[in-house]
Formats: sequence, structure tokens, C-alpha cells
Amino acid sequence: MLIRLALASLFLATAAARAAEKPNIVYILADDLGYGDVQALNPVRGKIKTPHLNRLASQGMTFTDAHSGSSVCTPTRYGLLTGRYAWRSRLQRGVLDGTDDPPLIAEGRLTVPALLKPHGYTTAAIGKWHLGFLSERPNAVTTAPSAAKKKSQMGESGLPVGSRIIGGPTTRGFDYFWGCSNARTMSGLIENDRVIESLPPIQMLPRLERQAGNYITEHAAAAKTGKPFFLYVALTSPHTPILPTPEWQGKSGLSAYGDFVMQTDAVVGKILAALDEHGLAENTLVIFSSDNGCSPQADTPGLEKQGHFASAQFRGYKADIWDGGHRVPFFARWPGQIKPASTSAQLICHVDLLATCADLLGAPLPPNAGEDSVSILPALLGTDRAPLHEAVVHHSIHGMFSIRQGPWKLEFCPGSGGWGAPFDADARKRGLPEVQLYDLSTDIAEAKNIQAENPAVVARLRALLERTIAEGRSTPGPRQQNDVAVKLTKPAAPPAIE
Ligand SMILES: [Ca+2]
Repeated sequence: MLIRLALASLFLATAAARAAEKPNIVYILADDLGYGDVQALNPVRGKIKTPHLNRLASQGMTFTDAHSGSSVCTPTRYGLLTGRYAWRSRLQRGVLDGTDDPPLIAEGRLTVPALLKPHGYTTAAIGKWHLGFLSERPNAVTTAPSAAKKKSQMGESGLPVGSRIIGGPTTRGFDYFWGCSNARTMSGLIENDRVIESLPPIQMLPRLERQAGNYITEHAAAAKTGKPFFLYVALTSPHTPILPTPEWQGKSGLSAYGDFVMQTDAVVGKILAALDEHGLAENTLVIFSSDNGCSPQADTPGLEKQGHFASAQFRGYKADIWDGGHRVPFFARWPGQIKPASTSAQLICHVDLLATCADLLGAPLPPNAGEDSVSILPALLGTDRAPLHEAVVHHSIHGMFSIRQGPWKLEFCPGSGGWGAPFDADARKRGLPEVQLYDLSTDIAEAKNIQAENPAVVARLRALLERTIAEGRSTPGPRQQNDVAVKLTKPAAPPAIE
């Protein structure tokens, strides 16, 4: 009895200490950075120097089996902020438009910043949003300005400066937003809910770096006196347009893409330096990852010819259902809590952030939140002894599904499900099977489809995915509703580039 009481009080004390610590959380999400673009993850077949990401690897934990919720931007970001797979929303394939696409995150749905705020956190998103918003133009443009004036007023994706953003980040849990809607239409800059200026893409990354640094500086004092911050830095690089600033051009000796990756790495370095400068590194959980794999638009064949494999040993690239589409770099650093230079082979997913934050705070999630989110805190603290996820679901740009459990990966399309060869339509014409099953423990390159030899595994994983879809959640808890009817298989889509 005494022992039990002692254990209970120890547990409570630990939970209280954990809650009292309330680390700052800095989540840096690169855009289209491949697993193999990070030198520390790809020492043999990677040719790009990434000293700052290497530093994160040596100071924290490297996850070697981390996945974005999707092989493309929008759905990954939805899952990261809500803890729910985006294919449960209206978005069944592809990405949102830059602007005037209704917000994908429903009003009232619990997000990571909305979870953290009542626990004393200040919350900010800096960078790329790409989760939709509506807009309201200022009256000025209705008075037919001159062509020159009109041009000077053009901001985000044609939105005039002064336009109001409706349903953007500051309505979804963030106290502050500074950024753009997506990388392609980042000609305009938004602060909170206003388009504040037009901005040539080449200026975005340096300004984003400065803005993140300024945010840390401005919030350092408060962070040290019990008001921690959650800073979500969604970088716009190395996504197209591939525009390294002049000081980075030619640095990689590979290509503009290689230079842009190096500049991206340097931005991470600047953010880490800002934490150091203000004495915040010790009590800050830093997570770095990417929203999907490297894009073929980076000229991946050209890079491969020079010996650089942006997907490392994995098959495919951005948009695909194969691991090159969604297995991403993932580093977590929290001095004193996470063992330096450690590695975790846990199968994890970006949807895990919400449950991880809830676990950190000792705050249970309501039944209608984080339906697919699993706390990775045990992995971070090195106390995990079994798989955290029963399975993880992957999704390609064309909405093709895959389910992963242990070494097994079952894919519900005959080809890449994305932009890689063979396209699904071509694979079908060639008579390739409608599903692909790989044993990643012996075939990490997903080279040999062994579905015909393993009908029981195929049936079991298919049933598990069907149940995961039907239940509206993949975590324990009451059944939830998907926003639309979700189809397990879809017709092959044309290989359009997003
Ligand atoms: Ca992306």
C-alpha cells in the first residue's frame, strides 16, 4: 500500500514537474526537403552540406521512420496542426489553391496552438500557411485605380494590399501570423489577417528567417518568466521557385536546388542561434521536419547523375505513395530530456504533434480531436518499449492510400499514386496488380511486390484500413464522423504537376 502510494505520488510529482516546465516549442517545417537532402541522414549518397541539421542530429534524436501525413503540402499541414488525417476532411486529393479556398480546418476544431493557449502559451505561425482562407478586398480597388497603382496594390495571389484574410491562422489558434498562403503565390505578405505588402519570392526566405529570430527575441523575457511560446515556422523552401539568394548561389557545387537546401539549413542555424543567444535552448523542444519528400521539380535525375539521391534509399519522390513521397527527416532536441545523438526507429507521423503536446501538458484530448494522433513523448524520453502506432496511413497526391504496420506496407494503387513512373494509368495498362505489398525489413526500396505470395497479410491490412476509415479515427475512443464519404480506392488520375 505504502509503495503504491509512494509510486502514485512520484507519478504525480513527475507529471507536475513536467507541466511546470512547459518548454517552448519550436516546430520548423521545411517545404519539399527530401530525407536524403540531409547530410546526417544520407552520408554516402547525399552531396549537400547541412551543418545545422547535422547539429540537431548530434544534439537530439533522429527519427528514421517518420512520415508526413501526405506526399504533398496542404494535407500534411492539416494533419500536423489537427492530429487528424486530412483525408477525413473534404480534401480527398491534391492541395488547396493559394487564396479564396475556404479554410480546411473547421472552425472550432482543436489545433495544436488552440490546445496550448489555455496552458499559458503564446502561439505564432511564421511562413507558409496553405490551409485556405477567404478574403475581403479593401474599398480602394473598387474605384478603378490606374494600372500602375493596381500593380503596386497586388499582393498575395492577386489580393490587393490591405485585403482582410478570413478564416486564416489567427482564427485557428495562433495569436500571431506572418507569412504567405503558399510558396507559389508568395508575392504578397500577410500579417495576422491583413495583406501588408507585395514581396518578390527571392526575399521571402531571408525575411522569414529574420521574422522568426525577432519573434524569439521579443518573447524571450516572457518565456523565462512562465509564458512559454509555440513557434511554428513553416519554411517556403526548398520548394519551387528555387531561388537561393546571391550569397548562396553556387555554394553546393551541385545545382540551384542544392544551394537552396544549404540556405534552408542556414535558416535553421539562425533560429537555433537565436535560442542560444537568449538562453532559451535548454527549455525549448525543437522539432525539425519536412512536409513531404523532395520534388521532382528539383531536377532529381540531374541530382542523381551527380551522385545526390534526395530520397536516399527510398523509392519515389514528392507526390508518390512510395516512401520517397512521405518518409521525411525528423529531428527533436530538448536538452536534458532527449538524449543527444540518439536514434529512434519508431514509426511516427506528423499527426502526432497534438497528442504529444497534450501528453507534455498532462491534458487529455477531447474525443473529437486528434483522432489519429499518438503521443511520441515516450520515444522522445526513451521510455518506449513497443510500437506507438498500431499502424500509420499514408496518402498520395492523387488520394491513393497505403497502410504501414511493422515491416509491411500495403499500397492501394498499381503505380506511384503520384508523379513517379509508372503512373497508375500506365501501370494498369501494363496489367500490374491493383495493390502493392512490400516487406520493408528486406526490401526498403519497395522493389518487389509480394502481394500475390501473401494474401493473408493483404487481407488483414485491407481490413485494418477499412476499419480505420470507417471508425473516423485510428486511436482509441468513440467513433467519429469523416467530413465526406471516403473511398478506399480511386480511379487513376492524370499526372498533373501541382
Ligand atoms: Ca511541400
